Amino acid sequence: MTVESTAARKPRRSAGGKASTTGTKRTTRTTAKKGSETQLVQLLTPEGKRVKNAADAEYASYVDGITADELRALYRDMVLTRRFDAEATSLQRQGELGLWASLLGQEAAQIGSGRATREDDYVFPTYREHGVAWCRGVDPTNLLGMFRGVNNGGWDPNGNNFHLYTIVIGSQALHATGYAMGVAKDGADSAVIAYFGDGASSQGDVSEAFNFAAVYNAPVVFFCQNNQWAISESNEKQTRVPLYQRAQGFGFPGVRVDGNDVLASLAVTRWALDRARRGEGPALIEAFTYRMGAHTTSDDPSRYRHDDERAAWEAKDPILRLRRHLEADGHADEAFFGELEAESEALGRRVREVVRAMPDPDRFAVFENVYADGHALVDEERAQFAAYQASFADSEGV
Ligand SMILES: Cc1ncc(C[n+]2csc(CCOP(=O)(O)OP(=O)(O)O)c2C)c(N)n1
Ligand SMILES: [Mg+2]
Repeated sequence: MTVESTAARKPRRSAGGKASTTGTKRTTRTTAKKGSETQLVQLLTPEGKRVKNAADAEYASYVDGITADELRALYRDMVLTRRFDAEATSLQRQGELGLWASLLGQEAAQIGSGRATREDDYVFPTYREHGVAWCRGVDPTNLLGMFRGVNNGGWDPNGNNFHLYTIVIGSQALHATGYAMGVAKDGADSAVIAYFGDGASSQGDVSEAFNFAAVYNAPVVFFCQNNQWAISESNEKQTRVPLYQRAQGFGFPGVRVDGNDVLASLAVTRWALDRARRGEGPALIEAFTYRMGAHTTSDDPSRYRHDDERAAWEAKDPILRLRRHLEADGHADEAFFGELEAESEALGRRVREVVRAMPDPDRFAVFENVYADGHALVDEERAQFAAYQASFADSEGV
């Protein structure tokens, strides 16, 4: 099932093939399929069966030639990402991290979309995109410094074209749009992808980004992981229409994809990035998924949602469904799964060791880089803090 008719989704090359900065080259039909039925692009059922739906042929064509090696690689990405995430949750429980935002359940949406990006594309994440970071080649241990409170980010955004985690909800949609407008002005054929959540869709920043992206025909893909919850606010409280349908009002296509289906997430994101590269402007992807864990380690979801909801989504587990597919088609054997288990263990060990060895930051570093040339107020605060620290000198035995 699809959002638009097949005809509407046929890629159309704009003259010159480059993104326009004038907004005059918008050629793609933006209306969703007639009727109010909600559409979902799915290429793998929860049982791991390949879906061949004629209406989704356009998207499916982006993964048509996928090899057994590539499927195993997607599986490995998801398993290692989940393992890393579980390790980080444990480390928080052991007091090694101050906070952790788990991606449990969202592996397919992140790995599928992350693997669709090209090296020269630029990614603007929220704070939960550990799987996308993995795809971009960011060392997972670098994601943990901020959550341990020893740095303000932990990686060079330009090293992997993966921006720093952004906690101000929805703001990165604007950063991504501005960046994409710059890409278009440079005449480059790279694309930009902005990640955000269902809750973020209620932020003005996201609507503003949609509008700017549409008017300037910016090569940006808006990837909304609808994990059904914005902390304790359910999805129904965020919107009266399915989120992907919002795109229509701004003048670009929107697609709802099964976010627990790595193949569909890969295909739809490739489609959206491809059309952005061709100068056809933005697209919104709503990856329909579920946050299996708490919002963060500071949250207790049992206070606002029922266990049976989680159980229903467990049956749609993204990793299990690809495993079933691999096994049914004879694409992976016990040796593969065994080696991956050993690799997961090794990753877990490395993560623990690196985190525990992270040096504490210099206590006064917080006062650095506030102003380029310093500021009297910051100087005063630094002096106060120094006096406060000095008051502990005796009790610390130094
Ligand atoms: C501008 C702003 N308002 C409020 C918050 C507090 N806050 C942190 S996470 C969150 C919910 C975000 O939900 P969603 O966009 O669905 O993303 P998810 O956490 O589910 O991945 C809120 C309101 C914030 N960080 N920034
Ligand atoms: Mg959410």
